[in-house]
Amino acid sequence: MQLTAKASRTNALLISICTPDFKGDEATESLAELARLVTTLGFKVVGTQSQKQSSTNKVNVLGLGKLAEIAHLTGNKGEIALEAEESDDISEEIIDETSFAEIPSDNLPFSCADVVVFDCDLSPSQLRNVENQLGVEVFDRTGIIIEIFSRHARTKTAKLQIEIARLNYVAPRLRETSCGDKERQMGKGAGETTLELNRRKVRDQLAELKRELVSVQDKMKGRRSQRAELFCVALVGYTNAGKSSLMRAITGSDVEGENKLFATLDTTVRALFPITQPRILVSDTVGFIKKLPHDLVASFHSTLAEAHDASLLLYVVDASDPSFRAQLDVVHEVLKEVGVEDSKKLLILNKSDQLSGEQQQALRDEFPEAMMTSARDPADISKLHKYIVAVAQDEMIEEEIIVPYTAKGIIGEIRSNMSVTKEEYESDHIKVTVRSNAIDLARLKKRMLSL
Ligand SMILES: Nc1nc2c(ncn2[C@@H]2O[C@H](COP(=O)(O)OP(=O)(O)OP(=O)(O)O)[C@@H](O)[C@H]2O)c(=O)[nH]1
Ligand SMILES: [Mg+2]
Repeated sequence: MQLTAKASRTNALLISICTPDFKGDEATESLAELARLVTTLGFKVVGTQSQKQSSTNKVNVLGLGKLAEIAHLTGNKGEIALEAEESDDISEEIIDETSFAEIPSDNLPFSCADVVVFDCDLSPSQLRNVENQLGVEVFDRTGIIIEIFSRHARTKTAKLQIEIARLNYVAPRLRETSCGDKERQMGKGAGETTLELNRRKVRDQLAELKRELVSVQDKMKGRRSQRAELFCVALVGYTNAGKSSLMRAITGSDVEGENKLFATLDTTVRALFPITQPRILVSDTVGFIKKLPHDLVASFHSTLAEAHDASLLLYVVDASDPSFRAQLDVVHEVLKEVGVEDSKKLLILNKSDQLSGEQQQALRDEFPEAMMTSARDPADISKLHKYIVAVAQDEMIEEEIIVPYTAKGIIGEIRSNMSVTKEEYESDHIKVTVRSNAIDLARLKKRMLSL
């Protein structure tokens, strides 16, 4: 099941179900975020509606009156099976069926919607029911996020991980199609229906993808262990916070920062620039979002392994977004879920250029330990660079190494791999004071002994 709606001419109607556990500002912000997600897919949001319910478990999710109203907005393409109403409804009583609020969505005129997107997760049967009633494609939040991830994946690992998550999402949603003669052919075992055949295909595909992923991950593990002794910094945070922009600025690289959600799905590793001795590595990671589908979280374990190995975690937030505190909670939750222990960490209040002087001061008072940055301000970038170097230096050990003049080549090696703080020239040797990590120092000393 791939998204079949044509993004260029897709009008989306967004629906929020407010429940006792999910209402007020939280629901409003979540709906605004869904609008950004849907826009990232290239859809045009033509309207948003919300309805109070006691839960999201109702067979048709919405009350039938409202469903009929929405069917009208989808061009009356579907038929509302009124007699089917609530017969197998597992929800509790509707709190307020008539309380529909239209949340302004850029004041766009309400026109016919080609797709309907719910800001909650729908079970496969709910999705099918609502789609049958409305006659247009219906998505839930997870479906939209998975679609964005599928479109943005670039590397082999990300593609494999997302395809696995997508197939896990799709499998229970596969439906029986009317099977014409052609579909009865090839590969179908005796007595196997088209649905069973399709499910079997998905299972086989999943097994194959998982095998491929294991082999790619083994290679990645090898690469990570080669870098094990280097000081690593990982940028983590909510989607669109500015991680890639900061990464690009502090590594002088061309990692793209884009104003779309989930622009980065692969971990990119670069050296801090200007280059330090020893080198410091910086990794940019996948952004998080509220209600990130569990399968996707699981599939990003390996991508987030970089954050796992990092000695310093930079938690980047978009400080100009009023909901950044809740976003930060999500980041903490997901990192905990994937087992990233808190190494040393720094909160970065990014996009400070979007804040007034008073707002900046209020945030400084609220988060005295944090660093305020604008990825667009070179002075802030240099401040961040200095901070990272200082933390890396703190982790290093200082030692004096005696290098005889007869082993001059070693001096060059030391200078290019370690931070040299002092060089004293004696009659038959050079006394070099270096700062480096324990592994490199042990290796150097072993080498000196064999000279
Ligand atoms: N005004 C302003 N915009 C910024 C700043 N940092 C990043 N941006 C913009 O915010 C948008 C998102 O930036 P990214 O760097 O792609 O964000 P990200 O955290 O990598 O996002 P994902 O890859 O989706 O997780 C882009 O349009 C950037 O140009 C900043 O300090 N100030
Ligand atoms: Mg990014």
